[in-house]
Amino acid sequence: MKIGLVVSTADAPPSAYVVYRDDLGNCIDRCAALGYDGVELALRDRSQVVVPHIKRRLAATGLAVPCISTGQVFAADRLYFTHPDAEVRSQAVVRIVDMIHLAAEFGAKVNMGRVRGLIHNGEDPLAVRQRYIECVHRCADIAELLGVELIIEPVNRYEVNFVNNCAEGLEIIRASARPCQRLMPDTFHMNIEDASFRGSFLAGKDVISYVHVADSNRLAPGWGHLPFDEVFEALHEIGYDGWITAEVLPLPDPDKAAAQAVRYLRARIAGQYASNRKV
Ligand code: LER
Ligand code: MN
Repeated sequence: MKIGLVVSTADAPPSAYVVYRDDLGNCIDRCAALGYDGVELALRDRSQVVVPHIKRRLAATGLAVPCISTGQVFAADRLYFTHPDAEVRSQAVVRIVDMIHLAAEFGAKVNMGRVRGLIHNGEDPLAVRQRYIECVHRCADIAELLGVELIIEPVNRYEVNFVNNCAEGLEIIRASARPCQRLMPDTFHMNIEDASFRGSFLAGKDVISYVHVADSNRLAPGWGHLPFDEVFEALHEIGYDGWITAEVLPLPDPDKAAAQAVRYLRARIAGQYASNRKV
């Protein structure tokens, strides 16, 4: 398994769940110094990334960009796939297609998190779902040409009301029926929405291709009460060997949070800690 951290640009809004907000090159250097394998870029718009600059920092540090995440497209700009207005849906698709092209530059995946949107009061859930599926198809047409995975992330009910748990994630992946789609569980959301970590990981074993981790309080892993024994045992059981990326609050400060996450995850992956003891 490889360990990543979600980072963003200096002007990222509070609704971006990132540890470092800085020039992206500086973010890469700070993560490299702490021993991360890569950075997930949380973006609002593809233009925030100057590709040659980032590629130079990646080459110099040996880090990768495994994923581009897109929550700010929803949270900051209110563009999303279930929007009742077709023009807004098209703008959301254009943003994501731009990010798919960017992801192809780095061999990264593109996250379908909050950008999928929500069901407004009084709307027919089946009609809303169909809007989402049509937008996914437009993105998948490009993603499949470029070999980019679209990874759907179930997100808890206090942030969106559409695709909240892993079972719903699997169901919508099946319904949209595009081969570029995979599942991206996030332990913070699973802790709220899923009946069991092990059950969800086993059910999703053929389609899980990326994992977000945060503790129960969205702090770095080890600083809450989430059962990481169960999480890592289940990931081991399904033979998961992909990225584990920390998406945590920058508390008590960004450097402490980033250092704790990589130290804890590295120790867990190495199997040094058999219990939930704090590291
Ligand atoms: C938001 O809660 C989250 O987990 C993000 O990764 C999705 O936008
Ligand atoms: Mn997440």
